[in-house]
Amino acid sequence: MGQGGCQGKAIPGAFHRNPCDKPFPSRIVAPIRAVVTVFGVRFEMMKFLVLNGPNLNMLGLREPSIYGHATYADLEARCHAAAGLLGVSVEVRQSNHEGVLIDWIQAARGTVSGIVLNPGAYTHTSIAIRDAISASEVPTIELHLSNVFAREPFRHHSTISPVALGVMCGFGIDGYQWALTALHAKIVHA
Ligand code: DHK
Repeated sequence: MGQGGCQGKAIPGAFHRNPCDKPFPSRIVAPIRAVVTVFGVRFEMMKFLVLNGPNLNMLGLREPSIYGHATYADLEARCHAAAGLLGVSVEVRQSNHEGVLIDWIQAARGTVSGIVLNPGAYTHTSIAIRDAISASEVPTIELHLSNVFAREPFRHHSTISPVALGVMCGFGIDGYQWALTALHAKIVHA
C-alpha cells in the first residue's frame, strides 16, 4: 500500500492503539508493522531502527568525560528496553562506514516506521547521509550523546538537522530512550 495507507492488519488490543485511521503528513510514511509471534500469538508492532555511525562502537572506552562510561552494549540494551516499554520492535546497528549507513537508510524506506540516527562525525560532513534520509522518507531523529553545541565550533554545524524530524543531544544513552519515545509519539499522534 502506498504512502499514507496502513501497512498490515492492526490487531485489536495489540500493544498500542491503531493509528492507521489518521492521515499522515507526506514525509511520514505509514506505521509499518513487524510481525512477532509470542506463544503462537501473532502481534504486529511498529518497527524502528537505531543507527550509529563511526567510533560509537568505542563507547565506554572513548573519551568517557565527553561520551560517558556506558558501553555500546549498554546503549543496545537501553534501546531494547525502551522498545519493550513502547511495544515496538527495534534493531540497533553500528557502522564505521558512510556507505553502509546509507545502504541501511535506503533499505528502511517502506520497511521501517522511524529511525534514530547518531551519525557520529558524519553529522558535520555528510551530504550523502542527508540525501539518503530525504530519499528514504522515513521520519528520522538525529541524536548525539554529547551536547555538540557546548563543544568545538566544527561540531555546531549539522548537514542532517534540516531533514530530521528533531534533534536530541547532550543526554548520553538516555537520549536514545527519549528519542524512541518521541518518535513513537510523533507517529502515533500524527
Ligand atoms: C559523536 C561523535 O562521534 C562526534 O563526532 C560528534 C557525537 C558527536 C555524539 O555526541 O554522540 O561530533
